[in-house]
Amino acid sequence: MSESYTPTPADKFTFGLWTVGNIGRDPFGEPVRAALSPVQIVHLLAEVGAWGVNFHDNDLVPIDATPAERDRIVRDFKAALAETGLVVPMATTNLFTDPAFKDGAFTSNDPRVRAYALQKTMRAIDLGVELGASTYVFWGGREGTETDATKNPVDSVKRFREAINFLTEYVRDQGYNLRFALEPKPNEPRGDIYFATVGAMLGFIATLDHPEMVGVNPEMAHEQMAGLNFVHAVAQAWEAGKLFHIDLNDQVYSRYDQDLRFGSHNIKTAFFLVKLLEDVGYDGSRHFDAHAYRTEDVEGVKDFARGCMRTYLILKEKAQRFNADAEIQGLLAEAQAGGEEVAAYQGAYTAERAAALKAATFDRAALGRKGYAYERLDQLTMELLLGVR
Ligand code: GLT
Ligand code: MN
Ligand code: MN
Repeated sequence: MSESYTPTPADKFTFGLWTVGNIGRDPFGEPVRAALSPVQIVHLLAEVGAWGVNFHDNDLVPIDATPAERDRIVRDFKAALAETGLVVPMATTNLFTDPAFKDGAFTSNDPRVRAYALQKTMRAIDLGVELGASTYVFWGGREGTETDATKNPVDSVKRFREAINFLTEYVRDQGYNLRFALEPKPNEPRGDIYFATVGAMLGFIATLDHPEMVGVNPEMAHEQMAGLNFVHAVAQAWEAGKLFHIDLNDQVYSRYDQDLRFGSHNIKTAFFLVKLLEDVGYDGSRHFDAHAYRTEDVEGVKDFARGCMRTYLILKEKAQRFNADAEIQGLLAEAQAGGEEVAAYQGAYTAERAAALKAATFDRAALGRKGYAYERLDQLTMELLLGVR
């Protein structure tokens, strides 16, 4: 049985250079692990069984690299990809580390910073496409404020829109096969970040010049930092045709940004998420945007990466069992049963249907007496997850 928990390319598991490459620096402590080169990371990911590797421009090419250095780094990276068979499905821009971005990138008050952010992103898009990326993520970690005395949030929305519109035109102009995935986060590193949730991003996307090119990259930890139900957010994005990418990890509600190993904390949420992705047939990357505990050495980093993938596959198998479990499916069917007498009223609006429905009578008291048996259903789900079913 454990063989079935071994990752294969068909699982589309990916990690960022910045995830397994995380050196364990935090606001209170220095790095605890030596930096691995991009080539070393590609080999590490191949060793643990990942399918792909994603990167920010500066994870691969340092911000101050010369053109010659850039060419050498890209050549070495391509060679490592060819040697291992790893692919690059997604790329992104670092618009948050450099001090120039301390007041934001696309939403900075300084027009020169906004222009520089656009230039940096166009160059990073070129780099990502050169390496095979078909999805381009925008995480606006610095696109926010500590105090709203500093800028009008309406202007920030307009600035962000102007940037995304400019960049979708750039992609079309170049003839690139590239879609954008916007990643929300409520706070950290800014006090508040604009477009804090998946729902906010979905609303924003509808206002763009090329909404068909733009979707979302929901991150489990980010919705949970906002106290929200991640599964519902992903479901809405999927239903809207906007689930272009996904960042899997874990997070304790209301804490700082933890980026924990997938499924290491909210196991039930992780289960329903995997079940949703598998049930609807999501066929994009399963990207783990997380990092190992600060206590770990490089072997611990591999344990972390293997753990993310293994937990996903275990939960996938649990989802199949849930779907095949006669008692569970019976309870679900029962909860939805009955109501033959109202079938005629259901469906799209017609004037006749509305009139008939207005005149119908309902036994409201009987509806209120019905037990839905959700306690049993949830207990069966928990027993399945706990391994006794
Ligand atoms: C950073 C952030 C993530 C984003 C990455 C992409 S960078 O690690 O915490 O949520 O997905 O920019
Ligand atoms: Mn995160
Ligand atoms: Mn993320």
